[in-house]
Amino acid sequence: MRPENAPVIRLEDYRPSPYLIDRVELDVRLHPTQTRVTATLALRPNPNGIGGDPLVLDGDELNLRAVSVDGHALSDRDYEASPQLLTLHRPPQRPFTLIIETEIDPTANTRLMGLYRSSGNYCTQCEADGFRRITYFLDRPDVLAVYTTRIEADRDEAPILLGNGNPVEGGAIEGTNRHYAVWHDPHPKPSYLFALVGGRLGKVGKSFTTMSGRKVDLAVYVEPGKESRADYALDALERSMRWDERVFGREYDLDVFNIVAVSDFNMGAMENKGLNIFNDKYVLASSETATDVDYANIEAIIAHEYFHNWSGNRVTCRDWFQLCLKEGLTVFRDQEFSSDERSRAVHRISEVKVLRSRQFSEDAGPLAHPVRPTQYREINNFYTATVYEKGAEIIRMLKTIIGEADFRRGMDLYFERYDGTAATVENFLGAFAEITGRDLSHFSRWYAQSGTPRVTIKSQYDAQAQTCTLSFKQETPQTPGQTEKEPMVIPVALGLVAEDGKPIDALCNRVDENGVFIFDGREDSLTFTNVTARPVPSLFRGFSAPVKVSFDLPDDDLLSLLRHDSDAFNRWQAAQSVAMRILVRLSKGEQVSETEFDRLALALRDFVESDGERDPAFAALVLSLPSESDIAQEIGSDINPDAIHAARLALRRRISKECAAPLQQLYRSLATPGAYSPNAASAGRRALRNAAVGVIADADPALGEMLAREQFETATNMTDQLASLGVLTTIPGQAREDALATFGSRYRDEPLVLDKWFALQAAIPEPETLERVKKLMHHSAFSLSNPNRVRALVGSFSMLNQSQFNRADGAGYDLLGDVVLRVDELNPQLSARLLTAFSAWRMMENTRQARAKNTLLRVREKPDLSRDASDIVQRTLD
Ligand code: B3K
Ligand code: ZN
Repeated sequence: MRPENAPVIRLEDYRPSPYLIDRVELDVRLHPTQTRVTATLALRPNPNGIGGDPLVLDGDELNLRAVSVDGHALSDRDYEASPQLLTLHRPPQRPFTLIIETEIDPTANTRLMGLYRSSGNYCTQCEADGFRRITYFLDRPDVLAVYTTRIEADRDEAPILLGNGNPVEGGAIEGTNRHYAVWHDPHPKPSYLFALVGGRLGKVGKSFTTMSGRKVDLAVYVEPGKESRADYALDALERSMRWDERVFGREYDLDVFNIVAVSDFNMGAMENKGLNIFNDKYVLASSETATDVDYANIEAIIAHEYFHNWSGNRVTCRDWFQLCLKEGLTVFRDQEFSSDERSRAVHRISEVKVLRSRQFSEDAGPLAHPVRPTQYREINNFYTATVYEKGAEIIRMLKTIIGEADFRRGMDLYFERYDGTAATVENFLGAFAEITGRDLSHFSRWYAQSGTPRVTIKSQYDAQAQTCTLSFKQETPQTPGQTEKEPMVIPVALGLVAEDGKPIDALCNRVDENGVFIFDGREDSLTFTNVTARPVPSLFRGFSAPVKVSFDLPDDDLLSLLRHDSDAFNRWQAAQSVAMRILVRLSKGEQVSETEFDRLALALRDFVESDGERDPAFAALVLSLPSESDIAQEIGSDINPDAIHAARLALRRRISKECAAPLQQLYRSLATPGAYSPNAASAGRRALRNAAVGVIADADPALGEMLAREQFETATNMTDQLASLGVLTTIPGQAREDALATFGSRYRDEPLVLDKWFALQAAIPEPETLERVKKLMHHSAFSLSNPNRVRALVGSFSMLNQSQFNRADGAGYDLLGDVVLRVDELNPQLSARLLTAFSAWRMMENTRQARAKNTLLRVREKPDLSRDASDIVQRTLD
């Protein structure tokens, strides 16, 4: 079947499974190329079904060895088998036992779905549809079974054997060099949560006592010798478990919780029941090899996967259309955790930066889809920023609208009522409707309608009457072929600030006690009374809704918000808005006056002087300008990435001229002597110091280079070392090449550090980078079969280097196209992910558009292009 003919799966076609599986016993005999899997399935017809249907089990590249029903081998007339399907024409219409034996080759499995090997160790990845690569099954999330797994392997090859649930028994198999372990998971679960691991692994562990006094053994398994790099992950796990008890009342439910780090993994991590499997990038950390950002990511992802134990595992999804039910909710939970552990304001700004750069762009391009999609060809292409990040924003808005107490009551009801079941978005919202007595049907549009709403605001102040009127309009851009977009329920957190910075105690009965106004029509207006001074409205505080805002506040007013607003998010936003105005005009070749430049640069200098020392992490964010892709997004069409790059550089230079002096001072005063600590306060100081070197280098490359070289030589942690190398890469010349060579050989045996080195070089915004990337693809540490390597080098080039990926001669597109075609043979999920870099192609000016289209067509023509890649190419071209 040509992939474009792959069937479209539609939400409206959902039907319960005609058969259910209550218990699964798996016997897995690990072997590098001939692993034997015997599945004993306790099946029965679904009482909600019509009855009499054939039993159709999913498979993928499977090799069937034997099949029997209730102990009787089946004859050819009873079933039909292919690598993709096992069909029993007339299964018993009563409970029965089906035994299936399959043989699989984990070494040949380069897709990293199902059972595969990573650095010689056996591991699995089953979400979304990898279990069917292990055995034939009803591989859908609404079939929940209790699993017992027996794993057998060579003792030498795999001394550690891990499964879901609790360990039951194990030991040597006499007279052989093999051993086995049996694991039992008492909690019914869908097949996508199945996992096993077998290999040589080192371990760190500790005991955890839950709030009701249950003892749990926690362990993190890593490559032997790297145990000390797992301490931070273990600590983050313990903190996550405590936090979920305190904030959501959720307790852990098994005797053990294991995490295993592997080096070949398609995404960040996987929440398999009691046995999380992680990309080692999100487990391993030491001050010498990991940056502050790595530490923060590890903390967030450890928490995310742990939180899935309730939001995803105990309550799972009825079908894959409901993916946001577990992902959006769990992202919201991990964001709240990180905010509590770190600085809430700083974290919120980081979240919004990610949302805008990834989700807003997705929502504005050819891959746009609702948070709950209504159709798909390849579900693995829907683990998107929209499902995850916009999904989390919906939960955040719900909490803002109904308030903290009702939010918690609703969550409790949801977990209690749907525990052990496969639920839907309707079930979720229903719990909150019941608790609050509210009708949430209008709010539920957030799940159904794609596109980012734009809210346009006008304000009018009447000094005599002491009133201020704010009028709101909302509009969501039309998607071709879809019905007209409806207005959304938008919570607007707002306040009025006087020019001197004092909050104005104005009155408006449509704003609740938390300062939130619910805007749910196409147009609306609010009048505040008792407005005793000229107000500057501060709107969408804390980014209270995932919308774009048009509000023509003069630069002076915005910069007054930067100085005075009580809402840190809006202080940051104010500086970003002024910078964006300038950047857009510069990019379009329009004039920007000296006064305008000076106004922003001086305001930033004042800000650095007043706030730099007090909140360095926040100050580092305020100093970072909107990214090149953010600027492209804002302009929207006829994009010339070179012009955007030049504009951003010009503004950076202007700002750095003003700020370099106070930043030099901060560079010295913020130095933290003593041992490295990954905590948020120390990380914040490093963030501002390192931003300072960059700014200084913009204003005075010679001085910047000197500082960066000195820091590169003397840094005692990876954060400072990498930051200085980053600054050096912005200054062409021998110093840069020497530093890159030193770093490359210093970390020759540290793949995760070399990834940073690949990524930095791929992001250098110079025409020579193309050749550099091609050359690095031949580096001995590079491999097309390792997703981390490919993402570091090729992913960074196409996603982070806007001017070079989008070269006018099309060579950047060609490079990506070539890599995609090669990677697709090995790992379709990875090739599909790489292809999403093309999703902004229609925004480009004509020459680039034509070149990008050529590459996309070339990729589409590949005869056996995977379904994953074909789905993305097709939707990108449509
Ligand atoms: N649930 C996994 C993602 C699985 C992706 C499958 N293509 C990780 C997470 O979101 O927690
Ligand atoms: Zn998740």
